[in-house]
Amino acid sequence: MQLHCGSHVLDLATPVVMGVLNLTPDSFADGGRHATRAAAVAHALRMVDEGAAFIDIGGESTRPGAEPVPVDEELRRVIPVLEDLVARVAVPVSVDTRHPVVMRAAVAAGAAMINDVAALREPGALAAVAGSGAAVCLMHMQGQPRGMQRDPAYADVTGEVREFLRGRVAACVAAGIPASRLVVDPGFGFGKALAHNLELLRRLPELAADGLPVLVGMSRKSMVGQLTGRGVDERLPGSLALAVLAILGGARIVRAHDVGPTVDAVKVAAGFAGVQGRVG
Ligand code: YH5
Repeated sequence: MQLHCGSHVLDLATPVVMGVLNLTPDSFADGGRHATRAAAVAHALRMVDEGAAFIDIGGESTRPGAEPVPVDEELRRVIPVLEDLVARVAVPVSVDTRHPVVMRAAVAAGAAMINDVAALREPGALAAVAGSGAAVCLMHMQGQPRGMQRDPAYADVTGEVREFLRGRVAACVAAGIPASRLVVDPGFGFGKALAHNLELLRRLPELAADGLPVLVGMSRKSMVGQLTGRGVDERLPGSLALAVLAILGGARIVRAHDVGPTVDAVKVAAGFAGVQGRVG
């Protein structure tokens, strides 16, 4: 299973880890510690050292209840760090954004992937990516970040997520983004209660069966807190357990904050599942 992203071709026969680099000053996940450009770059280099196959950078918080960030502020946060990373790291750099203006600036600055929690539904988003060689991660979300966790409801969460993702894949292909550049993601925690997240994880093989690489992001999320009773700084063991379960369910990219430990967990799970290539 190959993924074409910018100038890179990734072999996803063996699953990989995507390291999260938050550029939001309010980010609880890094406490705003990576607010400066040099610190952000240093953190990304460390994640690459620890085995990250992608770096995902984002300037707008999409966690539940978050307020939207003006696009010019998002550009100021993301583009300088992106330029530094493209010059300094060998792995593809992904940009987590919902906004076509940011997508265009990101691919112009060398982003190899657009990671969009809105799955290119914003007007102009498909066209912003189609003309580039960038890959796209299409994620399912019910509602908008501000209110999505108020009362998430589904008749059949897996079926609805699968149909949504199929529809967005078709929209991408019709807009000129070939399937070889697409990744799909059920969007854990994005308009989902714990029971929805767990059913999606249990039934991940049904999403993987459509043949596109599946990305999962569960690192440090509320579902870990709900299952373990742990605060956000104590969720690594629970996050690793979920990463293992996702690999067993067929996920090929695990988005995580704690790259080194997640790489080891993914290697163990991949070895068990028989999808582990050469270690190292
Ligand atoms: C994702 O799943 N998630 S940003 C709340 C937390 C901890 C972490 C309450 N971007 C995803 O990481 N992109 C985010 O604790 C994403 N898939 C993709 N493709 C939210 C996040 C987080 C939220």
